[in-house]
Amino acid sequence: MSSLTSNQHVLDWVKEMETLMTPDNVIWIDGSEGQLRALREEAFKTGELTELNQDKLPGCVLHHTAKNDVARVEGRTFICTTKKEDAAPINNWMAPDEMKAKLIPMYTGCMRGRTMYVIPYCMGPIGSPFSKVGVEVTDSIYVVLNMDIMTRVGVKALRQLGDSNDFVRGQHAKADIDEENRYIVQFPEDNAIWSINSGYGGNVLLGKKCFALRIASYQGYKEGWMAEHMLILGIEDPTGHIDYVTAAFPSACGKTNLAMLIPPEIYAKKGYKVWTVGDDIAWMHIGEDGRLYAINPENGFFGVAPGTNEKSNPNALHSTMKGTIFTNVAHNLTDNTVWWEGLDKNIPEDAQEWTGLAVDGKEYVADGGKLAHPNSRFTAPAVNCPCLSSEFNNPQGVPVTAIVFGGRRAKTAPLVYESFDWAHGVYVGSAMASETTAAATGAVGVVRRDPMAMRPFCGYNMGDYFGHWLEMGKKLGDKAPKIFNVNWFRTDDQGHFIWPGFGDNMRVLMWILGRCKGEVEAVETAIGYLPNAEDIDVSGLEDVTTATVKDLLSVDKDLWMEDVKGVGELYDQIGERVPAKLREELASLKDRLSK
Ligand code: GTP
Ligand code: SPV
Ligand code: MN
Repeated sequence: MSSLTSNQHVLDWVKEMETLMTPDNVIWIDGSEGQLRALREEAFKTGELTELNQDKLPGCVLHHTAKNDVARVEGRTFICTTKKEDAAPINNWMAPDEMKAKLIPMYTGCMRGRTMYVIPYCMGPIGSPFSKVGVEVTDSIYVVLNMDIMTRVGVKALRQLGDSNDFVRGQHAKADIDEENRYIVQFPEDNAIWSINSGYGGNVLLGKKCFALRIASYQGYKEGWMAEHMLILGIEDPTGHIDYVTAAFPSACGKTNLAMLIPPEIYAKKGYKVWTVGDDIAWMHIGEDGRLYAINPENGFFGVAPGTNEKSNPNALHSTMKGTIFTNVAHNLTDNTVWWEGLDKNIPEDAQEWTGLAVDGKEYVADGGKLAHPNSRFTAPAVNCPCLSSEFNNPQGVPVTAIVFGGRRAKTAPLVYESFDWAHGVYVGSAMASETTAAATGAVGVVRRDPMAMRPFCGYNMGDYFGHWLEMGKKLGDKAPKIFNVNWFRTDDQGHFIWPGFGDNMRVLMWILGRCKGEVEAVETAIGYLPNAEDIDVSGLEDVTTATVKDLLSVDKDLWMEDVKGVGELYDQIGERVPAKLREELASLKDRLSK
């Protein structure tokens, strides 16, 4: 098939990829429904995809990855800059030439007998000055179909690019799905991404974490904007005014759920509404009026399936009812639909678990005997979301009133607190820590430092990244959003979550907005401004009283001293590029805590 563009830079690079990987065919993805339909049909024939019940789930398909390939592989993810210190020490680093010399033999001829798909895609609304174009080559139809949901693909992306050479070159090959030779490599200085031997989401949908966070964070550093691991939501008050909030939580810590929350009755009946702009990534620029504006570079949701249900997140569930790709969930054979832990109480009797094996086969059982993999996912088009914001395609983005950080902390972090100012807020982000989840390979439930939820996604030196945050604050001045920290995951002595979470998180967001508008008082403490417990509205909640909130807001100074030590260790590890200002913030916090 002929190419779709006359852009010589794109044509030359695609030719280079063809020469390297020697596919039998090259197919350019134009974004047309006809072409996508043909690819789906082909994948049904090979078994790469299973067509689900088209009456109940129109346009929906099921995919199983290899058993060894179910999550991001942080240990095999590299940032390759000329100078080691520009990427290390938080990132894995290797010199670009050395990495290329290692990977080129793996790519050589790896698409023999296969087809190479060329996917031009745009991150961000078509026509937005803040959007950026990438081209991914891949040998996976699954990747093509996912990219079609997650980004704006085809002719429109090439039109956005025009004759420019400013596009991110992404080369993906499944190769042998060999975990010993799996590499996810970013070359930020070359706008290039090399991914090999995986077929799982974040490792292979190169527009997502690889481009929209790792490469884009570096671009933002150079160009004066920010690429963050943040949801974007709008809260509409009864007068119709909408305030926008962005929030950074680590992987599988609640971004999709917060982005789509259903307001509790107490707010709904007054006329409050919540709108979703994005659930994972925000690109933020300073607008003409001096405020911070956010766009969502994505066009769909790659969401965690387990725990998603009619009560916890109906908007996400409804988003998956058509045109969705399910990955590593269980296959309910009774009616050819899907199931996962936490969907409902009707565990299917006749089912295949996530690897595709029959349940009674008992040949392989996922962690804890689960039918769906804990990191099983849905890829759903954003347009399906009942609460999608009318500003979703706004080329200028939405103005940000508040920035929220948060993580999974069983004890240390209170339900919510506010930073004293931007610089202290940057400290709070840099001091984030969270229990690890199934979104990445490795142990689950271990507390690790995860600054701004960007530990796995920052495409350059973490100290420089902190410095960039401080710089942005200086530019924003008194127009800077206020910065908060939240924790939905405090547990009681039995290990149960104390805070109801999900839709009820709106109660905390309302306090946050109240603070931004100067409508509610707070208590100045060593760690920041804490709410008066009675200012978190708990009316209508069954098990939560103001006393519970008081408990959730309590700060254990010994735990905090311990935590502050961890922050100091992180700073020492990052080294001299940690801004002096943050070391001062750390020292003053220690001071305040010891008083
Ligand atoms: P990524 O897509 O990996 O970036 O994850 P995410 O941050 O979007 O997390 P998501 O909203 O998918 O939630 C992950 C898990 O946390 C799910 O199992 C949710 O059920 C659970 N979760 C989300 N919000 C809350 C909450 O407020 N309280 C509790 N207890 N659990 C929550
Ligand atoms: C995450 O792990 O933060 C995700 C899923 O959003 S992935 O695309 O795999 O990175
Ligand atoms: Mn994520």
